[in-house]
Amino acid sequence: MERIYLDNNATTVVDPRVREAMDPFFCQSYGNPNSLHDFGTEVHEAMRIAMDRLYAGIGARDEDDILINSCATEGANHVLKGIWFDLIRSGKKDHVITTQVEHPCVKETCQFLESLGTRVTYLPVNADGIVTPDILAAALTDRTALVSIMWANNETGLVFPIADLAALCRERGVLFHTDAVQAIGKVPVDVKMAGVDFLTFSAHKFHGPKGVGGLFIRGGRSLTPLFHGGEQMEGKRSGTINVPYMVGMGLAMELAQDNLPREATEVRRLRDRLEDAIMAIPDTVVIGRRELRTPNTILVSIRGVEGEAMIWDLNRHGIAASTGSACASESLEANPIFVAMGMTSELAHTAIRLSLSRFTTEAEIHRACEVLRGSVERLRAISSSYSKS
Ligand code: 7TS
Repeated sequence: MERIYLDNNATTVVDPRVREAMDPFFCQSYGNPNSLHDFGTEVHEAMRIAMDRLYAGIGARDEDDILINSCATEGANHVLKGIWFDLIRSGKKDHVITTQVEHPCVKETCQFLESLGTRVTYLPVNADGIVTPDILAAALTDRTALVSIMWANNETGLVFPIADLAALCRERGVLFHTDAVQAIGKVPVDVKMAGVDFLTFSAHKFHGPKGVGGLFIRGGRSLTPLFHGGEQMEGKRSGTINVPYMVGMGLAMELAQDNLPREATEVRRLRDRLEDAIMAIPDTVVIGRRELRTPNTILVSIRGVEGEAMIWDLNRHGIAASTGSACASESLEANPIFVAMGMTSELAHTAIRLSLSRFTTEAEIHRACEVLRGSVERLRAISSSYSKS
């Protein structure tokens, strides 16, 4: 059976060109970049190219930092805990603002900071599912050290007005972090235009390898390291740099940028086709206005069909989707995003997330539409909570 992968917000396939670019750095040029011999120095050029690609990809300037790390979870921990060390521990500030719809890597870290005595405000989203400058303005105080708001939401795909939110923070002298994991490669991301102080990303969300990511730090900002050690990355993030993965991430970033026009046209067209087919099924609700979402994401509630059952049935037919964040799907509690958007428990428990990528084909979407219709029919036929009347 042909398998169709529609869970690209959880992770993506590594682009074959990325894998090929990484290959020489496992068994041939495997030196430690800090070594003085040729094995070490011969990797420097590839690392420089990777860095240039990352800087170009997010519009960073020479004076900015991009720390290569293990993932966006590490980056978010670094920013939030670093700010605690730099501004909160000393008593200068005592407040952090985030949203109710962040990924756990931000939310759980904020909860950890609360356990250390930090005040944290979890902003609600509006009826459109986004945080607006008005909502943020009402929460900012002179004691606020940091605001952390995601660029795009992993469940809904909704894109937040990051430039406006960051501008407000700059006016008020408050630092701004954005989790751009779901934005890179889907919508243009430019740190200069957005005016953010910190930005985090993970390579595996844009067809790079898992276990490598980046933390952008605006030039001139210092941030207490999360890892102390051997002075790699000028001591800002110690630990031997994962050269093959860094090389892969650099190329993945460049390919993601090259692909942006296609994302906005072709990926969006396929997504819309799938979405139209789903909406043609009675009693389905797609969450979030299309024009406010990343081009690849659909979050849909299918009345009378438990999300978990739907995923199981789709999987049996070779289609990979998600009930919301794979990180949260072990717990049966309604995903907080639904609660934050004021959705009923029924909507929340009947939601599935379908996310495409540049590798998704027309034929796959054609088949996915058919399989989805069949799954809904089968599951509704045995559903105790669904009657057509
Ligand atoms: N931030 C966002 C917005 C994410 O979507 C994810 C992963 C992360 C951070 C964490 O990335 P990592 O590379 O550090 O693990 N999100 C999801 C998801 O939506 N389903 O599975 C993983």
